[in-house]
Amino acid sequence: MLVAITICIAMANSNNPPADCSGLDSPSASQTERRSALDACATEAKQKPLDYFLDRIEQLGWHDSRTETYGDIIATWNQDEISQPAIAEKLFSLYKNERASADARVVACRALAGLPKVKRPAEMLPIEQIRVEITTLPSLMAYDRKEFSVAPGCLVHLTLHNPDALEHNFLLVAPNALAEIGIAGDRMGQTPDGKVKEFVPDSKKVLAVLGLVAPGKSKSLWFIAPSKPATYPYVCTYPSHWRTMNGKMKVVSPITPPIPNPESEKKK
Ligand SMILES: [Cu+2]
Repeated sequence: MLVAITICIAMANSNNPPADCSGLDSPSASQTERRSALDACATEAKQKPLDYFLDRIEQLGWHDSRTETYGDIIATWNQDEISQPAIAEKLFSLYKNERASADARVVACRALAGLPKVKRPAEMLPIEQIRVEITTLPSLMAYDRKEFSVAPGCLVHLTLHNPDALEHNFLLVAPNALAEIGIAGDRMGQTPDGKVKEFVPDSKKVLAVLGLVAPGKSKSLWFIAPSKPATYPYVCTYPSHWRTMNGKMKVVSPITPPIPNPESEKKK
């Protein structure tokens, strides 16, 4: 009896080979290949493609290499589907959840920020999307931009151009953590796997990472600005670069006109 059941299960499985989901996460796959892998896996999981994809997005880890491609897929998704109340709400709660991984929040935010304002949930309206470009200064061990400002919680698309002859990276770090993270990067230069890890210290004070950019190349990174107004240093942690190769990202609340207090107005 047991043998018969086993044979039946084996036959059923051979009739329905598992969908190949590897195309979705393969760095070399095209957008079309990713989308067809996603559709096949969603069918197998008996879910709608967008529901299946949202589950995958929620599972993105810290500094996950899939963040950029998942973000590109969701940013070009059918806007009518994304703006459905249940989907938009799910994405919005993921974006607001500061305990979720930064990568999952970025992808959720890209989905909603890509919608025209008329299709965005009311709570999403204040979210800004800004682009920042930073270029390394050849032979000077410095970024050309020493400072920029963003609104709390806004979506930042940062591009680092590297015309220098050396490799450089870009890490956004917690307030006052510049020296700590810079020194940790220096120490990684003395370990065999420092280069493999792109000199990114394993620390909660590292908030966003753009790995090493080769000479003559550019790389981009999406991240969500912290919600707490403060000055957040950014730095290149290639050993010995941090002392001069750094800058400040200021998170500043939008300036709103003071609301008159009716009581004090009466006293005048
Ligand atoms: Cu550098």
